[in-house]
Amino acid sequence: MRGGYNSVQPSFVASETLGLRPVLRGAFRTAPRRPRSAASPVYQLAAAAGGGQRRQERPSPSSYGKGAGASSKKGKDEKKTVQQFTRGQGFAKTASTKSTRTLLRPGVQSPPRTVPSHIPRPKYAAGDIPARSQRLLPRMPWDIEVKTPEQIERMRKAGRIAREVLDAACKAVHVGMTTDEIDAIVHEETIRRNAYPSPLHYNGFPKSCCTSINEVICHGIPDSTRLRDGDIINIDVTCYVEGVHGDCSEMVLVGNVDKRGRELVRVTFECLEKAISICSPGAEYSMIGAVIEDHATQHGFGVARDFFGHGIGEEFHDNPNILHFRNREPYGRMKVGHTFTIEPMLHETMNTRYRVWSDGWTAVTEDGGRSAQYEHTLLIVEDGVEILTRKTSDSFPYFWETEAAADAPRESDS
Ligand SMILES: [Co+2]
Repeated sequence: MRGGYNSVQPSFVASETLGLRPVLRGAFRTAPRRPRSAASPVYQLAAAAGGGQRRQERPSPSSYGKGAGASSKKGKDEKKTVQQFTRGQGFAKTASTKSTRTLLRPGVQSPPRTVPSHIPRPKYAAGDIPARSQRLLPRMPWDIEVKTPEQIERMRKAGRIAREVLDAACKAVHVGMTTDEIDAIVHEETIRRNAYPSPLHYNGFPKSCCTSINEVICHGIPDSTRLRDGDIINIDVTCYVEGVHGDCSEMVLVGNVDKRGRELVRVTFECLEKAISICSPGAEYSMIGAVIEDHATQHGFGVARDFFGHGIGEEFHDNPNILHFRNREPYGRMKVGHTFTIEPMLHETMNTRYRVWSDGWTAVTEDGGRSAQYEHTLLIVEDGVEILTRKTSDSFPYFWETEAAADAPRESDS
């Protein structure tokens, strides 16, 4: 689970007040930056849903050339870029337009699951207050909580439990299963460990985990949708244990997935791995995005620009924001005791625009191309970084590990 509108707002307030406008150098940036407007319908939707760390609304292709910069040369360039996308010309891989895969539609949701009363729950779980109102004062984006040794011990436990629950869900995945069945497993495994499934009632989210299939970028709601042969699915699990959250997500291949889909999944994992490798005391948070964007772009994959990683601890979503694309945001440097997530979402094409379904949560790629994501919760320690949601020897293996084992020469061959 990631997103959560709450933690992005103070940063925006701060950066706008200080005149620190984000400087974006992404080669494929296509949408004009527009000032935030509370009157914008998309903004209102985001605020009402409280979901998705949405950096900024994007105009639909039809609105290009009518809004900001229409009369300038820049406006013309943007118009041209949109035409390239819509006509399937130019730099973007057009896998999605060639695919025979049918796009997803919302299924039927079962009622929210209940959590036994003896399990401690976050304040927002009562459902009557938005999660973001729990913070009393907005903070500067570089104001990041340093966890105490006692908090860190609880974070370790929450991370371990989230990992165990995620593993149980991943192992169960098979063709024909519904995402609601995945949610049931996540829910049962979580409460069995005396933990609370953090997504449940978080700003109104109705289920205990997120299940995002194919073109769903993130925040897919488990429902009656059945997994089909060839699907890729992200399962995102967050557990609230002894007052802190642990957050991780992972991709699973359903049946036989085509080559490009497997490449997307594997490259997304590599992006997370490379990003983690630069984490250590003193490293700048803004460097994470460069590492991820460079690796993704080399493979022709775009990086989602509107959903962030986040600080985590007693709050589900806290400072700092972790941007997964090149940026120079003033989010400060890593210090021993910081805990945060990295959770890159890659698009199958370089078109990183998205839409949100009318449920207010499900974010899908605009062009129908697939999207993949991996996530870990991390702790900065003296000599680098500790992955709090790391795999164990019992964990669900990565598909390339399974394949390597199957391909390895048997003893009789050698
Ligand atoms: Co997260």
